[in-house]
Amino acid sequence: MQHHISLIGVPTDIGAGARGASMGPEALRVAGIRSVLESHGLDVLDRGNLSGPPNPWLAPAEGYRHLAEVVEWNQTLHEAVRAELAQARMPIVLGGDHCLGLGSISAVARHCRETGKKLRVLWLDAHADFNTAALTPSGNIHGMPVALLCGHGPAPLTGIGGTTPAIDAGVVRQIGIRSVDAGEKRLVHEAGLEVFDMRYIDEMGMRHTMEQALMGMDHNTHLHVSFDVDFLDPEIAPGVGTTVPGGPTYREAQLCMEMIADTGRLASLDVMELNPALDVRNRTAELAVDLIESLFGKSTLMRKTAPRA
Ligand code: B3U
Ligand code: MN
Ligand code: MN
Repeated sequence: MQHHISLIGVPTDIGAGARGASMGPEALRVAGIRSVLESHGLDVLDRGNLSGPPNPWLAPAEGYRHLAEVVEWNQTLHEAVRAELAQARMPIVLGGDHCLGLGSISAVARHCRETGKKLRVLWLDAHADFNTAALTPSGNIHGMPVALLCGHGPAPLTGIGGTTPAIDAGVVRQIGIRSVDAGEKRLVHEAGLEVFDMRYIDEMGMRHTMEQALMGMDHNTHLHVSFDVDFLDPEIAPGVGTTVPGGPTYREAQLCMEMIADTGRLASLDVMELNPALDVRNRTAELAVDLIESLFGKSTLMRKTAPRA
C-alpha cells in the first residue's frame, strides 16, 4: 500500500437529487480524517478543495441534470487524481456526490493503462449507479457513473480521460446493492456486472462475499474502492441523500473494510455522498472516518495474517 496520501476535496452536489453533499469534504475533515490516517504512520497531504461551477438546481434536460457542470467537475477531478497517481501518491477523493466516481475512476483506469497495472474496482453502494438517460427515473447523474465508465452515455461524459469505455465492466465488483431501477437492472445484467447484492450478503455472509469480490487480485493489481456512504444501513448512517433500508451493519461494514485492508492492494479511494445537511451531529462523517481507519489497517489485535476457518 502507498504510504503517501493526498486528500482531494470536491465540494459539489451537482449530480445529486438532494442538496448538501457539497459539504461532505469539510465534514470528513471535521471528523478527523487526516489525523486518523496520520496516527497509522501515513504521510497525508490535504490538497484542499477543487473548484467548479455552482449548482443551478435545474430540471433535467434530455435525461440529464446539469450535464455541462457534471462534465466540468469531473474533468477537473480527473486531472487532480491523475496528478497524484503520477507522483506515486494515493488519492482519497472526499465527495461530493457519486457522479464524481467518473472523474476519479477514469483517471485511475488511465494510470493503470499507462503503467501496465491490473485494475479492480470495488463499488460499495446501495445503488448500482448504472442508469442511462433513457432509463433514469430522475436525470440525476449520480445514478449513472458506472454505466458512464463502461461507455454507456454521451461522449462528453464517457470520453473523460480519452478512452471510451474508460473501464471494462469485468473489473467491477458491486457490494451492498439493494435499489436498482427496472431498466437499470436489465442493463446491469447485459453488461455482465458482478453484483453482490444484499440478498447475497444475507445468505452467504460478508466474509464469503468479500473473498469472492477480492478473488483473482495479485501483486500487480491496483485496487480502487468507491465508497458511497449510502452503502451502510441508514440506522447507522443517516447522513446521505438517498437512504435505502437493509444495508450492512456496523460489524459487516467493518469486516468489509478490514478484508480490503488485508489485501494490501488499496491504491485509491472515493468517499462519496456524505450529506452533512441530513446528518445528526456529524455522526455519519465520524462513522465514515472510523471505517476508513479500518480500510487502512486498524484492527483490534496485531494480526500477522487474516484469521482462517
Ligand atoms: N437509481 C436512482 C436513485 C439513485 C441512484 N444513486 C443514488 N440514488 N444515490 C436514480 O436516480 O438513478
Ligand atoms: Mn452511488
Ligand atoms: Mn448510493
